[in-house]
Amino acid sequence: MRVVVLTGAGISAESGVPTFRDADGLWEGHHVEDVATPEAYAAQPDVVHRFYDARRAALAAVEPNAAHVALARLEDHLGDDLLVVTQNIDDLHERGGSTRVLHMHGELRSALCAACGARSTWRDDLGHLPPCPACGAAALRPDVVWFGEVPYEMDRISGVIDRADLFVSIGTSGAVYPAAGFVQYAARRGARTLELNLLPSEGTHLFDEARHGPATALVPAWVD
Ligand code: BV8
Ligand code: ZN
Repeated sequence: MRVVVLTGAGISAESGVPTFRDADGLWEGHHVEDVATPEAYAAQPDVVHRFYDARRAALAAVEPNAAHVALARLEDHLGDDLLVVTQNIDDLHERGGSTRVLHMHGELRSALCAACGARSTWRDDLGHLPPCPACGAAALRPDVVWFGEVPYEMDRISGVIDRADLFVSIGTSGAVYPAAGFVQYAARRGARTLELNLLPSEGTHLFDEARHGPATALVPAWVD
């Protein structure tokens, strides 16, 4: 059985990581969509860096929850027949034990060099932006896919969904594309589709089955 699991902010909510749209979607008075853009970074790099520095610092204080750990147990059973495609930029899937994780929107702990494209580990303790370890340019930015930028590894994602028998969406509102369109793509290719979410998402009607409740209850019950 080949399984693709798409996760969003809702799977990390019970770990204490705020979601984007459950509160009022504001951060320091900004709409996330207004901060997570290349235009915002060009205009106010310090505001955008502060946005990600705050979220990176918050990561140190949270732990993976039972939903992350259940997906790692599922990987123990399925091995290469499971891929977790996450929209999240936190590292809770990895800290929960998953190794087959694809961060389609990038990662908080990664830095991207806008000059040479090299990736490196973000160094919070430096307190300032270090030069790129590969080319030395003062051009490091958060390695995060902003609105208007192309998500990572779309070809690989399409390929695994093409071959999937089951597509499961966990903790996402179905508000952001192209991730929100994956369920239709999976269904067209004959996969069964399941939504596990606190509340019906914008795309809940597109799923063969939808179960609603907290991820820490729904995901272990589904996995085990
Ligand atoms: C692209 C990184 C071209 C940054 C993020 C008009 C129409 C359609 C599309 C567009 C449009 N205008 C613009 C677009 C495109 C745009 C888009 O979709 N905009 C939206 C706002 C309409 N998309 C893009 O720009 C993307 N790029 O389109 O490029 C392209 C396309 C295809 C192929 C090639 C090229 C890039 C989008 C990426 C933006 N970056 N994140 C950062 O994190 O700072 S998106 C951001 O939203 C996060 O990644 C987040 O994961 C994502 C989606 O949000 P969710 O994860 O779903 O979180 P949310 O708060 O919304 O929902 C939480 C859910 O959990 C809720 O349903 C809730 O009920 C549930 N929940 C809560 N608690 C629990 C729970 N569930 C279970 N248990 C709980 N305890
Ligand atoms: Zn560089």
